[in-house]
Amino acid sequence: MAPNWILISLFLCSFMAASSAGNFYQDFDLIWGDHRAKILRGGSLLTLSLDQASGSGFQSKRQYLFGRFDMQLKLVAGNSAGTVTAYYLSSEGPNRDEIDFEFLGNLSGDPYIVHTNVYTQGKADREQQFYLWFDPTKDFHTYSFLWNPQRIIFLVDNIPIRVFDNGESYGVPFPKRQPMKLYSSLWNADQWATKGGLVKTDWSKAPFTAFYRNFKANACVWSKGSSSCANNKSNAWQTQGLDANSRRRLRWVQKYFMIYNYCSDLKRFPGGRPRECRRSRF
Ligand SMILES: *[C@@H]1O[C@H](CO)[C@@H](O)[C@H](O)[C@H]1NC(C)=O
Ligand SMILES: CC(=O)N[C@H]1CO[C@H](CO)[C@@H](O)[C@@H]1O
Repeated sequence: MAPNWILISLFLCSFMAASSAGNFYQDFDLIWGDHRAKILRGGSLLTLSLDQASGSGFQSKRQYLFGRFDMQLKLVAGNSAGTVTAYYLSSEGPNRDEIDFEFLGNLSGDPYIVHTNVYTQGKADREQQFYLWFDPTKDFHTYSFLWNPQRIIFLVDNIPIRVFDNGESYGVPFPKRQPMKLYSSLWNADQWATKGGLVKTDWSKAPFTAFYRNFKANACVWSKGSSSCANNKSNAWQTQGLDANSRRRLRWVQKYFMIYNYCSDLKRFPGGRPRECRRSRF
């Protein structure tokens, strides 16, 4: 490539990133780990790292009550066993609501586990775990939460992997009153994360680093006790469910990539499965 071509493409790339995505300086605060959390490239890239002394983390400046949140992540590469990258929405205080992605690292070449959970009013125990259909350390991939009054959908590259329906009509609480912030942290969890804690973090490989870019929130922002959706560019997410094509893709993920579903773990619920498991088809 001629040098001026390189300059032009560099210019176009940075221009598109800035115009199509939020800016990490505007949207997030670095809250843990000092220099281990960094915002780079004018606000278009964020990195978290973990060493033997500490992990690191960030949180959104804003609180949200419903929305669609997309972030591209590139997870810790190489031997990431023992590390956990958590990416989640959470309210504050007791009886919190929380919607979680947690990425459990592994030895080089062995698969990450994507662990998901939903807390409603402080109660969780709703784990589902998946392998991915790609190597999440090679490139950036988009991980999304869609949260509206009817349901929560977890998506990976726009493919739904999990749906949690609003089950209030059959007595299951649903997160809809407590605003949430978006958080991410990279930490050491080698007492349980990899092969149930058998594989420990190899500190000779530290620091471990995860990368974030292209954050988009199409969401209702909570401020001073009320919610404003004025900046939602498209409000399709507010009523979005699964069309036939998404249902097909969800079934594909659940058939080939799901490795744990609390709803199928009968010995854990001797008194009968949780209500939402008896209702939901997924
Ligand atoms: C790590 O790799 C092993 C072997 O393939 C697999 O059983 C396990 O589910 C993988 N993930 C984690 C986080 O332990
Ligand atoms: C500009 C825009 O689309 N605003 C909508 C965002 O969402 C709220 C709440 O559902 C709607 O009332 C607005 O019309």
